Parts: sequence; structure tokens; C-alpha cells
Amino acid sequence: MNVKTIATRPIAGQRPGTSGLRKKVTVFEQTPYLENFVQAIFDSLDGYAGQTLVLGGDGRYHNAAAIQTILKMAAANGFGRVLVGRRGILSTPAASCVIRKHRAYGGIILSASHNPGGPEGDFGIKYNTGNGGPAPEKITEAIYANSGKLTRYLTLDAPDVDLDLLGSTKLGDLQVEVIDPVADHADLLASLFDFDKIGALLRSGTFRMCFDAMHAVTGPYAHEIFIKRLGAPAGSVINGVPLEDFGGGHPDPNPTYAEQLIATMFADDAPDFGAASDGDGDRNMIVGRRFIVTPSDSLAVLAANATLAPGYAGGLAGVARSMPTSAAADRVAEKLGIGCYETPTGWKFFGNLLDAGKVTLCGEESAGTGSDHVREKDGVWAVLFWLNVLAERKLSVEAILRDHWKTYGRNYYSRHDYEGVDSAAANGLVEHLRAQLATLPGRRLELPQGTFHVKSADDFAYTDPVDGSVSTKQGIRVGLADGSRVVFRLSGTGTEGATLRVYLERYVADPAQHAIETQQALGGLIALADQLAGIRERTGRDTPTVIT
Ligand code: G16
Repeated sequence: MNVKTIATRPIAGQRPGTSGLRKKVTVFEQTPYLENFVQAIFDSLDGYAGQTLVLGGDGRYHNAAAIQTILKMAAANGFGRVLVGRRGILSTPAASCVIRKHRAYGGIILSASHNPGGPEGDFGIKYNTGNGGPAPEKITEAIYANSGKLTRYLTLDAPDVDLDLLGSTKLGDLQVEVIDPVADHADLLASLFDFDKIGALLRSGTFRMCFDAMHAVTGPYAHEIFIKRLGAPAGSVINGVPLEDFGGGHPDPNPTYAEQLIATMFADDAPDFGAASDGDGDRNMIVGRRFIVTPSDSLAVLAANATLAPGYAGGLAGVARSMPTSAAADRVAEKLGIGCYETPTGWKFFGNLLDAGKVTLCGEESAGTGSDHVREKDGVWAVLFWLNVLAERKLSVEAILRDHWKTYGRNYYSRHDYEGVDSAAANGLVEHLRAQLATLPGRRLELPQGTFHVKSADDFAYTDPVDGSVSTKQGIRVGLADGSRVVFRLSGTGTEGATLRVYLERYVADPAQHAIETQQALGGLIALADQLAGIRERTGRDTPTVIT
């Protein structure tokens, strides 16, 4: 085998964020940016000689070239086998599924998730461990440390591998198996849900769905599952052809960026059910006819209705949500008498809870929902779960939500994002909030919008109940006496400046008060957030970039 040892030097800033390392394509295109990071990953692992690595990505610009680079490095570093999706494609949940099913040592996923793609867009890479989940902080910090002391990387002098054809080839001593990116994942999903009932609903002629793949990775998965296996009419999937630049769109399934789906679902002849997924297929948005379901409510509704799906008929072990996600799921867990866990933002924090069997469902306000079937959030899984619930309950999406709120009360919820803020200004805002934490509890704040009694204020810290690891500075929480709260965090997934996220939540038990427009219901908290953090003054922004 023609292994080459190439001298290199550390490159600053290769610290993985909330979900891997994300930078501009133009950064990743500069050799040895990718090579250094991949070598830092391999240098952080033990005992992988001869083992299996799973490799794939969301198909965005630079995916194909990066896959060839990583294949050669995996061969030179001594892996025995790589399972790679055809044409280098694997959605994030499918990669997790393949790692678990084939008992791989781990996997490398190429994606910048919902961030835009194309030559001027974003690229990303992350490492997943043998449980199929994102590497925990212990490993991501080791990768970062190794990136800071690299002196060489290993690669192979060999031609590129043809990834168009399924089957096995050799790259040096490495066995490269090109696999169908969809089959394993589709089979797993078919084992969890009642495909007969969902198929009957989709073929009934009285129920229409619209799934927007946003020209991202889920197109082939949606075609195979919704159209081929379940028999939905062809037009049920839109934007189903994956494109390297996502058709110039922003593949983030939220009401702002999934504008075509929203227009379809708010039209006079709107379908009964709408959904969208993101760049790498792990996020989801659920929409009824003229009705948007917030991700926090979606988790709560799925938890409350879980036993309707065959894969969850035995009940749930527990549920987990990220701290900024609304407490709607907590109310369901309480009623069911099951465990409920609050973790920092980042799917990696759910891994230990899932592995230990403490939780079955997990969810995040950032449009992520998933279960113990894999160790990533899973967009198509969430859509199938909703379809299974709709097929059983024979109610509209809106009616299911209104019924849910009647039973549990409504957690009005919204996230306001300020994107591309000057980093120094954003850090200053967070420090300004931290400086108030000790004196805020017990204070009464008088604003034109009302009087707010602060009950608690802290910077969220988490101790993992399974391995005892501690994560600090995970978001500033200000809780009010009536149970409302405002949370402030800086995003860990952006590539330009800083993104300030402001999370707003207000609980209302009375069903007579459940039809207020969300931003109106949260109006007082929005004003309070600005008062506490000085958002306008410090960011120079009058309005958020995105409201979800
Ligand atoms: C990633 C993480 C999620 C997180 C989201 C937003 O999702 O896996 O756990 O909630 O980022 O994180 P932040 O608020 O730090 O930007 P994805 O879909 O981007 O991989």
C-alpha cells in the first residue's frame, strides 16, 4: 500500500461546535484544512485498525471531493473497511442507522445541516461513535486538542474510487463497500410504524400530504418511503431532487425558509398534512392546514400518542428535551409517570440517556425529534410518526393540537434569532446578562407591558446522570414567578459572526386563552428580553432575522 506521510502544521480554530466543525466551503477547500481535521479525528481514536468506518454526507457542494480525501486517509490510517453511501450520500439519521446495524467502529458525516450550500456556502464534518451518535464532548475536545499539535497526516497515493456503482472495491488494503443510502434506514422505519394503515390513508384519495425535501438529502428517502413503499401520489414530495446548492435555498425547515411549503399549506386548497426536512435530513417541521406545529409541541404530542405506533406500543421509558425546548413534554411525562430529562443543546447529550435505556423519545426546539431507533434526530421518522398518529386518530393536525392543549395546557413558545451579529457585541451581551444573575432573583421589573417577578436566574449547567460529566455555560435562563421564562444562548452552528438565540415560553392552562397569536401572547416576554439583554442597543437590530 502506497501510504504517504505529509508534513503539516496545526490550523487554528478547528474546535467542533454544537454539531461538528462547520466553516465556509472556501475554508474546507484549502488543503490541508480537511486533511488536518480528519487526521485529528483518527488520532483521537484507539483500536480501529481493521475496523469498519461509515462515511457519507448530505450531498452539498464539496461532498464528493471530501469523501475521496477521507477514503484515502482511512486506508492510510489502517481502517479495514469503509461503508460509503452511493455517490457519497447518507442522511445523518441513515448514517447513524448504518453504524448501528453494521456494528461499525464509528462514522464520519459531512454536513453543515440546515446552513446554505454551494461554492460560497457552508460545509461541515463530524464524527459519530459506535453507538451511532455524535461524539460526546470528551472526544470532540480531544479532536480539538489533537488538531493543535498535528505534524503530519497520512494518505494514500491512489486514484479516486468510483462511488456510482453499488459493490465492493479495494483501496490499498481497505475494503470500500458502496451501499444503497436509503435501504437500511427505510427498513428500520418500516419496522416501527404501521405502514399498512399509513399507506391506506395516503392512498385513500381523501387525505393529501406535501413533503418538502428542500432539494436536500431526504429527496431519495422520501421517494422510496412515501411514494414507493406507502403509495402516496407522486406530487406528495416536492423539491425532491437533491442539489449541491439546495437550489440556492436555505434548507432549514422553519416557517421563514420553507416558504414554498408554508404557501402550499396556507392556500385555499391546502393539503391535510405538510412537512419539511433539512439539508442532512435530521430536522423536521410539521404543518397542518393553515396551522404550524412548534417543535416543542410536536415532541409533546408524539410522547402523548406514542403507543399508537407499533414500535412504541409498549410505552416510553422516558423523554428528554434540550433546556431551551418548552416544557410541554414535561407535562406529558408527568402524566405518564415516566422520567423527563433536561439536557444542554446538542443531540450528543441525549446519547448516554438513550444508551442507558432511560429515555425513548428526545426532542429539541430546533426542529429535531427522534427516538432510540438511532442516535440522531430523524426528520422522516418524525413525519412517519405523525402520519401514524393521524391514521389512528382520524383528526386534523390542528384538532390534535387543540385537544392536547385542552388536556395539558398550552406552552406558548417562540425563538427569536439574530443572525450574523458582531461577535464582540454578542459576547458583550452575554457577559452583561451573566453580571445580572446574582441580583435578578426576587426582583420586580416594571415595564409598560406589565410587571415581571423574577424567580430564578442562572447559567445552565448539566451533570450527565450516566457518566457524571459536567457541561457548564449552556445558556442563561431567567424564570418568572408565573412559570414563564426567557433563555439566551449563542448558537454553536453558525459560520459568520454570532447568532443570538432568544427563547420565549409562557404557560397558559385555561383553554379559553389558547387561541391567542403566539407573538402577541409572548409580547410581554419579548419586551422583557430586550430590557434584560439590551438586544437592540447592543446588536443594532430592531427585529430578529428569523422567528420560529
Ligand atoms: C445541531 C444540533 C442540535 C442543536 C442545533 C442548534 O443541529 O445537533 O442539537 O439544537 O444544532 O444548535 P445551535 O443553537 O447551537 O445553533 P443540526 O441540525 O444543525 O445538526
